[in-house]
Amino acid sequence: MDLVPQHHQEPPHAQWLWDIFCQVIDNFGDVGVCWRLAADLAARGHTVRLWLDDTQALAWMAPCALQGRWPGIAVWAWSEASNPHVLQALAPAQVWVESFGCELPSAFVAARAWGLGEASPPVWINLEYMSAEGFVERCHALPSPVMSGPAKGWTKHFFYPGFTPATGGLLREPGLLQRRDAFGRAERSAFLQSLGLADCGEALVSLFCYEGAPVHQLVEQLAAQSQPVHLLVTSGKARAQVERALSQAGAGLGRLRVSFLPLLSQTDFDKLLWSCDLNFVRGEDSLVRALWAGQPFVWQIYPQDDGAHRAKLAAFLDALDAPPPVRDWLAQWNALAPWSVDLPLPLDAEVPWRAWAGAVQHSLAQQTDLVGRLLAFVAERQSLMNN
Ligand code: TRH
Repeated sequence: MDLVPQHHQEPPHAQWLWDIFCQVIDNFGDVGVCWRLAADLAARGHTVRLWLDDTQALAWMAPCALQGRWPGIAVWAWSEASNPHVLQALAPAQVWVESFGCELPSAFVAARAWGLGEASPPVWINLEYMSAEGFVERCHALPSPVMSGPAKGWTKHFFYPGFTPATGGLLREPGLLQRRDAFGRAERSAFLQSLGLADCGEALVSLFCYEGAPVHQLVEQLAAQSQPVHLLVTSGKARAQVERALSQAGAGLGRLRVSFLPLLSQTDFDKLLWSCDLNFVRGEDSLVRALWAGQPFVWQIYPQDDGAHRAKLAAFLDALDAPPPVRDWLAQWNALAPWSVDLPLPLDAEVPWRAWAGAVQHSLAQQTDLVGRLLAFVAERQSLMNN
């Protein structure tokens, strides 16, 4: 892996007001990523207005956020960004983030453009999906001029999360790895207890996946282990599939214990990943959190109709120099290869998979995190606009 360490010390930045726009396409990742970004900025002293067209997931992901009890963050309904009374009263933000190609409401853009006078427009960031593919380095930070409408003449910039110093990096809030390191055996037991689960010392496996994952085969493999395993199943699609697999598990479950989890806050979701010896994750944000957990993980990539996820998965495995067992397992878990490979058990032993996960985590942590890069980028844009 070619990862150039970067300076950890961030230059002192002004504290800005940010508008982050997020439209929920499906699943939890859009809100999940935008919330992490908002919370990270707020923790560094910035103020954020988070505009959401669907707040359902936030209610469990970040309890208190919708009630306005999260310091530094106000959550706004998307429709309010077109309300003239609201727009009149809004303080102008220094930075706009439109996430995952969502279009900012035209009334919101117009209100700012008409009220601009001699002032500079906001730094306008187009936050894209994370990928390890080569185009990410080529497209990261490219300008995208606004060609029409009230903001004609302004410029947006692409911001691509990624795995190398030439990309936007990965979200990693300050202190995350220290908190994870301080999460030991006692904290794991207490965390399980808070979920109503006893810690009986089994190997722990978490499962967060899409419909269509070979869950039936996984349950069979876990049940066939001589080592006791406790499978912690997240709420939603994973649960439905495990329930189906259990109803068909003719040969019994052996030493496998299965527990179904409620929807967890993001903070508890992280603790779940830190607690487990193997994590099954999906999409974007949970993958990044599994990387920071430093434990072996299996990634189910967001499947795309045109098959584009195949190249995306291959690029990820190449970028992180994944060893053959990881490649084989991810291929079969993503239905890109027939089911043929066993899990690298026992899970708590020093299997190569564990060493790889630890090494990846360590080398990615040498890079500046996404918010550090974003702050530097915004500061640079501001100084170019003002000079
Ligand atoms: O839900 P996802 O599949 O989201 C996906 C991806 O982001 C994908 O790239 C995107 O195109 C699609 O959405 C629209 O997986 P992801 O990205 O891991 O997001 C899940 C979020 O939910 C993450 O922030 C963790 C959070 N979560 C909890 O906080 N508690 C829970 O109990 C669970 C199961 C998840």
